[in-house]
Order: sequence, then structure tokens, then C-alpha cells
Amino acid sequence: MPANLPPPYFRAEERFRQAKTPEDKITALREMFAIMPKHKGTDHLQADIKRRIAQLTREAQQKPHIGRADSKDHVDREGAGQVALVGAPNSGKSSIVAAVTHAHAKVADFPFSTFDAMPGMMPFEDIQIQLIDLPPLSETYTPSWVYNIIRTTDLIMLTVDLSVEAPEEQILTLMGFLEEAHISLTGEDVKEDFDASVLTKKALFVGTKSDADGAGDRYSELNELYGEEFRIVPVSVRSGTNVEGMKRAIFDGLNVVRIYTKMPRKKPDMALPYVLPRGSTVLDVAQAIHRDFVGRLKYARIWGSEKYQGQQVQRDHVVADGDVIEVHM
Ligand SMILES: Nc1nc2c(ncn2[C@@H]2O[C@H](COP(=O)(O)OP(=O)(O)OP(=O)(O)O)[C@@H](O)[C@H]2O)c(=O)[nH]1
Ligand SMILES: [Mg+2]
Repeated sequence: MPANLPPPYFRAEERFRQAKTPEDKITALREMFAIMPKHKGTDHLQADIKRRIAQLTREAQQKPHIGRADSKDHVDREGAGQVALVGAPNSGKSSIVAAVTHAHAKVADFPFSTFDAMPGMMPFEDIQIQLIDLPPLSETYTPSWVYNIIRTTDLIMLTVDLSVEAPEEQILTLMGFLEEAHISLTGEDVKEDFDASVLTKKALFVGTKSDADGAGDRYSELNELYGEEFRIVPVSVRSGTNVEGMKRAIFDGLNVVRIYTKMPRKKPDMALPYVLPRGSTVLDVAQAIHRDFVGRLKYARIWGSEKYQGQQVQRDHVVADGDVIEVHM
């Protein structure tokens, strides 16, 4: 069966050929996929595009240095995870970054005050999490590189301004802009992104300016509408209310565990945990310590998560946040 591809497909394909960065290539490929008719004649092409998207996504996420912090398309990943602040103009994004990191995010009492991506490191207990302040999403203003950062970041922090009426409309508007960029939000962890035409990203909702008049009612309203699907945390950086709760929610949202290691007969190194995706095993920990450890690992001993006090566990044992692991070769 002939593929019968429409002209917009070839225009997207041309953009793919011209694209210089993996992010731009992925965007073009997703457009090609969205445009192409889905039938037997395009089965092969569909699979090919999905494969190329998956490969480019892996490349984009694995590259430790995908640009300088001041280059607009990417922000170097640092720390235990990367979180991008996404929201309407004036919704309090820069205020959060300025409050919890050392970055000098520009706060202003008028909309459209942020033009650049501004990364900052947020200390959380014994680790650092990277926040990225971004320009707001809007019809006329948002440059396409903002969406590139959103596509590759680990977690989206969607700011909803609780000081203004109709917070649910803010959410619908933001989701509309994201949809145009073929991005959809979920409160769950994204296991495998099967649908190549839409990229699903995990999001945490933050209700900002909770000190404002009427903010409590708007927060309850939001919870009723979106509370089942998303975690929603209220915060006021002005009064400092629930800033710690927000940090905890960001850490939870990244879905990682901190693992401490020790040598036999030595005290554990509690200063610098290894940070791994939740669900990682003893073998993954060994691999994080050193690539060569994988083949040589015999067993491990584990402390922590209440029930373990030095018990011997096998390599496929799933580790929990705060566990101490002693690796035996
Ligand atoms: N009452 C109150 N006002 C806040 C709070 N956080 C931020 N604001 C105010 O909200 C306004 C906008 O804050 P920004 O942090 O610049 O907002 P933004 O989302 O970065 O804005 P753009 O970059 O223009 O999209 C400023 O006047 C802040 O002082 C808060 O917790 N409570
Ligand atoms: Mg700002």
C-alpha cells in the first residue's frame, strides 16, 4: 500500500533535516508522526520514526553536557534532578527560584519579566536539585526554546497563581499551550512514552501566593478539580508558608532514592549519597559506584528501611531511600 503522505509531512521532514539539536530533531519527528496517516502503508515508517525519537531522547537525556547554562536551548543538568518552572506571566516562578536557590532570578510586579532560562540549585536535606526559572507561557511571547527545555527536563513545576480569580482557567490555558507543542501532563511517573505524537511529562502543581486573600478557597477548588490526578502544594514565598513542604514535594516528584555506601568494617559515607531512580536494585548501586563492580558483585549487606540491619541481600534486591549498602565482591 502506498504511504500517500500529505505535503505538511514533507515540510516537517525538511525541518528535521535542517535541525541541529536533538531537541529540534525530536520536535520535527513528532510533527511528522502527528501528521502522517496511520494505516498499514505507513506501519514501517511509523515504527522507524518512533525508533528515531526514542534514540534521540536517550541521547539528549544522557549527554552530561548539552550546552552552557547561558545557551538558550539547554541547561546543563546538575545535581539529583532537573525541574522546570512553567506558568502564566506574573505567577511567581522567579520568586520561588530566588527564594530557594542562590540564583538571582529576576522578580518583578509586572508580567513578562523573565526572558532567559535561569538555573539555580536548591538544597534539599543532603542533596541539591536543579530548578530552572523560565519565561512564562503565553500566546505571543514564548520562544520555542522554552518548550525544548520543558521536553527534556525531569519534572515540570506548574505554577498556579492563587491570588487571582479562576485558577482552573490558568491551568487549562497552560495545558492548551503545551498541547500545541505536543506535550501533555500527568501526575504519575512516566514509564515508557509509547505515543510518539505526544510527549507525556510528569508535573507537580504549585499554588503560589497562598498568603493572598481568597487563596485558601482557590486552593480547595483546585484540589477538587485536579487533586486526584496531580499533587498540588500551596506555597507562599512571601510569608515562607510551606516552602519546606514544596521542597519535599519536588523531591518526591523526581522519584529518586538516596543510597549511602560503606566499605566492610568501615563507617558508611553519609556525606554524599548516590541518587538513583526509585526501583533501582543493589546491582544498579554497584554499577553507579563503578562500572567494573557489576561483573564482580557477589552480594551486598543492607542497613535502613526499618527491617534491615546488615542483612545479606541479592543483587536484584530493590533499594529504598536512605539505605546503606555494603558491596561484597
Ligand atoms: N503575595 C505574594 N506575592 C508574591 C509571592 N510570590 C511572588 N509574588 C509577587 O508576584 C509578582 C510576580 O512574581 P515573579 O516571581 O516575578 O513572577 P514570574 O512568574 O516569574 O513572572 P514572569 O517572569 O513575568 O512570568 C511579584 O510582584 C512578586 O512579588 C507570594 O508568595 N505572595
Ligand atoms: Mg519570572
